[in-house]
Amino acid sequence: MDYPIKTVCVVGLGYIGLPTAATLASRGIEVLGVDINPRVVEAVNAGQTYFSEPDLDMLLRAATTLRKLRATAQPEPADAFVIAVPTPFREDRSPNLDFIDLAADAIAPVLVSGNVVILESTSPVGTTERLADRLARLRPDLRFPPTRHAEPLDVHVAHCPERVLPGRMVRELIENDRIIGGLTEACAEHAEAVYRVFLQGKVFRTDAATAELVKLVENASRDVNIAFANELSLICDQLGLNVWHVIELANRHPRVSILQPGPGVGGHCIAVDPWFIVSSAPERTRLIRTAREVNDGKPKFVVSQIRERAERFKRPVVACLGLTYKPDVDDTRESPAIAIASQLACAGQDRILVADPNLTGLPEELAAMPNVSFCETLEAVRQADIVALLVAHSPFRKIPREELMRRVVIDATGLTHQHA
Ligand code: SAJ
Repeated sequence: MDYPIKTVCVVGLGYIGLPTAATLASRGIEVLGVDINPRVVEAVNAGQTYFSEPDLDMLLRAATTLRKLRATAQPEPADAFVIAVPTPFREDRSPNLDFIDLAADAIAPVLVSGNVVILESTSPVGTTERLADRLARLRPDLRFPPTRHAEPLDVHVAHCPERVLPGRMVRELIENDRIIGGLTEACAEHAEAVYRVFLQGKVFRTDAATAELVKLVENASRDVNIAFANELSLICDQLGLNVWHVIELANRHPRVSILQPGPGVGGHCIAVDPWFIVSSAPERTRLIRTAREVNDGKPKFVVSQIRERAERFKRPVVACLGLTYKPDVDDTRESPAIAIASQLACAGQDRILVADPNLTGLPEELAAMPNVSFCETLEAVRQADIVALLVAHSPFRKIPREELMRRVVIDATGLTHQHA
């Protein structure tokens, strides 16, 4: 089936929208990127990324130099619309779909017959249908799915959840298989034409609700598996065993593949998305909810380990190494390391030295705390009584072993085990 796509409007130039927009533009598509943040619009138009992601700066510069990507605050007519806005949760952990509603309201006036609208944002089951309903109410002159009596549609609507891994986005965007869930079969076909522009991976077409749940299940599956590893770390701590060694040996079994424990689960995906499943089926999600609780409880456990060791010192100096949500990125969203550093600082009596080679200073949450300062890695280690390894950033592997051996080390990452 051939549905030529010449222009695409990408709504939301965040961690997913920006790489998607730049990739489409690099393939010769006229792309209009839309964002409500004027600083993002300005940066993109200047060909500059505002977060670090390998190869994204190169891709973006190429797209803007070729004049194929332009950013603005308001959508304009296009063949296809890709919505890639955040879907956070509310205080009660129910999904907040306000940004999707705002995106729908913004694109509705410029839709024309023949368009396809694709929702990429991770969403609870039913959101794509809700999006189509909202668009249909705003544009009664156009036919949206589902239509009665299988009438032909003016605007096709589908869900194609993003699946790229931060740190490998540019490559995974092209290589990963994609699941495309249409509100009708024709919707999925029309959406596929957009991804065919750049995709090397396979496309699997399904209905929208299935695609929505598949995405949530992918992240919940990882969360549950990390929770198993984190629970093992608690068990091993009680039994005086090395969890990294236990997992390494268990993984020598041909059908066992345990993930790695850490200081907790951060980022804006895995720590959030499982709650969307819980909120859809609260009575039937004991395992998913418990996994979330196990992972959310890990920072507190690391804090208690540090505080227990700190009792030996009169005025202990604690070096917290790493603040981002995972190794070798500069993203601090939902970072368990920040939660640990700030809980330590709030407890009062310690001096906290923070080092992170991927950041230039303290994040807001820590900057106001009088007993927290930011310094270079080796300096932090040398001044510390206790070294807490919170993120396994590659440069930390170069910390001389003898510097660590002179101090009490709490390793939440397994880095010193791999180092040994
Ligand atoms: N983590 C562990 N132990 C592990 C692996 C990860 O503690 O063995 C921690 C990390 O340190 C981090 C958190 O889990 O704090 C999440 O990191 P991640 O690398 O597992 O995943 P994200 O959040 O960066 O990206 C995930 C990916 N989903 C899956 O792998 C199923 C990515 O493909 C998705 O596109 C992304 O979520 C998303 O946006 O949904």
